[in-house]
Amino acid sequence: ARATVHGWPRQGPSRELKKAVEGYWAGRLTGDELRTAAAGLRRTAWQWLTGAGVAEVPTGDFSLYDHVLDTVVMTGAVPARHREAFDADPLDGYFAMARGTDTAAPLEMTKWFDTNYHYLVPELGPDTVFAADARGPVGQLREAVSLGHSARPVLVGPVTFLLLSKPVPGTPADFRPLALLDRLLPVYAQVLAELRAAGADWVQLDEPALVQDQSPAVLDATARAYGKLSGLTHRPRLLVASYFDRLGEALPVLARSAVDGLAMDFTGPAAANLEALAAVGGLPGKRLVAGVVDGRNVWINDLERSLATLATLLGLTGRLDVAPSCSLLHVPLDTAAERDIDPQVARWLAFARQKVAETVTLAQGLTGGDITPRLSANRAALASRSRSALTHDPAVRARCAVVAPEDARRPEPFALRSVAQQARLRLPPLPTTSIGSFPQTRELRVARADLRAGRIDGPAYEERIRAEIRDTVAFQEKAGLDVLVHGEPERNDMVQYFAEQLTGFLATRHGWVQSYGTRYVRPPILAGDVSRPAPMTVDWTSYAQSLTVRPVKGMLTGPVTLLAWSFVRDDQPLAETARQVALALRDEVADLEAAGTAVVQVDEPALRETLPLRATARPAYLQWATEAFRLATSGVRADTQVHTHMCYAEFGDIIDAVDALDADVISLEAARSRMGIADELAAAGYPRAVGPGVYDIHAPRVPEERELTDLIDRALLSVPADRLWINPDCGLKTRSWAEAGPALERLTAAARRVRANLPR
Ligand code: THG
Ligand code: ZN
Repeated sequence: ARATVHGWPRQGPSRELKKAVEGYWAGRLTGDELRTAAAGLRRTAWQWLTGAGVAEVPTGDFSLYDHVLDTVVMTGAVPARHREAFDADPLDGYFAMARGTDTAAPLEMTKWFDTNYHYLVPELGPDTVFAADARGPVGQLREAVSLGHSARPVLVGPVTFLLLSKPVPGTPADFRPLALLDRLLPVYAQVLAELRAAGADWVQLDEPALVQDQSPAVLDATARAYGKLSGLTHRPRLLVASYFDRLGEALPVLARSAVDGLAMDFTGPAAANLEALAAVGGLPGKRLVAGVVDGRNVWINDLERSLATLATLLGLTGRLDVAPSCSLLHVPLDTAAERDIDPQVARWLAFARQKVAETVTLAQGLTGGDITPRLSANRAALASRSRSALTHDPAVRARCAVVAPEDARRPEPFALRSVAQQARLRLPPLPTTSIGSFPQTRELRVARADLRAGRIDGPAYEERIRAEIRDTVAFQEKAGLDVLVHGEPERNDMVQYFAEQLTGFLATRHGWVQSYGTRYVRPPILAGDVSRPAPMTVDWTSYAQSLTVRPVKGMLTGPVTLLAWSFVRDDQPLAETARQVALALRDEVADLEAAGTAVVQVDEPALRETLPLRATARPAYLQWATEAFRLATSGVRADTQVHTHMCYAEFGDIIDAVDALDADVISLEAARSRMGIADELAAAGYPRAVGPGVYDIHAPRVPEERELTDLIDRALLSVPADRLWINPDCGLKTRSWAEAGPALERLTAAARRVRANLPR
């Protein structure tokens, strides 16, 4: 058995790739300098991997922006609106597809399965003409080979590529990109032939879409695709890779096909692959690359358990290799860079480099190498984790154990609550509010950096924040908003801010993970039992409330989103972790209420994005996710108004769950879909108040008042006036005051104008 990986973090140890790409955009680097920097990062990564004992390094997984966009280039599927730019300069055309230009919109971006990585969505239509361009994959392979590495090119597979694509606007409603399969396969055939000619022995074709529920038509297409590709005469050996869940009904299709090997995930829900593989009679004569090291979480592997899995797999396949479950793109690079994490806890953690070491150890163990010292160190680290006071806080455990169903239910129905809330808040019809954050100015970021660097002290920083809150409240009063916010100037990030204050979360210093393009996040690590030692937001909210007679909304991030944007523990069910977080938030909500806050908003933008890939797992998820939200929010009096906010996704298929949150008011991203979500909620009989966003904060332009009144009128067609709120569609932190100020003034003016015309 040998060790390999499906893919590797691209950014380099200090996010050198981000700096190089952004430097190129700013004109500080030439295209050649960017290409040289990228080649240097690849060389360093391959050298490290080979040195660590990886027998076959991946190539082609590296990308200047996104690997799905690279596949668009490889297949020639450049959208018509970017064609001219692309033909004039492929590098600038590539970035034009990613970021848009003055005249051409970028490709849409969406989540890569249930990870926190976002890819660019290819656009295909009946007229799409594919043309193979193998320069990217062949170039990277040649580099690796010339440096003396044994390399395996990695491509997005044809079925997944088509399933991830969307129809170009204006195509007939019944057009499916998958219909283009027969036109696409010759492109793959040519790329495979060129890779073979450049020395590829194996090529990996990634088909993660096959771990989702797929129709018989998709399974047929898969059989046809891999029948054709394995029937080619000039080709490398084919390894079809799946990850993030079990293969399910696609397993027999691939097992029966003539491809030379499969890479499969055996972690988490994908552990079901083990039995399924036995049930289909294994993969006799094929290579199996077994993903037994979780490639998307940060915990050390249970090496003995993995060895047992591998021992079972040995009997089911012709040749067994070991790998992380998926590309290591989704984890930070190296725990050694984290000097601030308690060494007792650090030994439970494995980032990309540590995962490679585990993979190599497992491969050595399988081939009779003596790994006993590493096994005993592993056993000791696992034991210290399960015995630790951090992972087992008796007080938290005791509190969770006695949670009763009625703790997660508000006793009064919405109809009663809304009367009590109106008596307390006395809001006009079509009340106006914002989503919570106001522009994060350069001065605020400088103040935070100054505080970290010790250039200013805590009191000076706090005065700086208070000054910002004063300005923000004064602006909102002047603009005529009805429910105000403090503006969140003290928050760097809506997850990090809470993670820093809750017991059980760890922060990393260098744990960057690519979110999209050149943008990275540093997800906190939810390592232990969660509790809230002290109020987190009450002082800032109360300060803002002391400045105005209008209600100031308390602003919290919800339990599901705190989990979704962190690395979560793998030693207990997610539902249990969510319950702990929910109880900590419940305390914060209670403290806000006790301090006089009449409106509390608990944001759950990630509710939809954490939905399990397989439909069978969804009801259980939605059950605990909505319960966690209600547990956090249902401890309040009838006259305290609970808001929530969602964005980044289509909510049409989880309306029942949105309903189950029982929030008094929900604000949603809607401006770009012309109120489509308001219609969907109304059609589903959604009974509570809704604020479909009328101002698209993602666009730099300030809408005309007329556009806003149009959208409000449009929303009134589906939501009755006594349940409609007027708000932007997301937080304003990425906008400037020059944009957000006038936009909000027009928003309140539009609300007043529509109000004046409401029937009495
Ligand atoms: N917070 C967290 N996770 C998230 C989001 C968030 N995941 C989903 C979505 N929002 C991702 N969107 C972004 C948007 C901007 C950036 C990253 C992810 C970004 N990052 C800075 C960069 O790379 O330059 C670094 C930010 C920093 O210094 O902390 O701009 O809102 N947790
Ligand atoms: Zn939002």
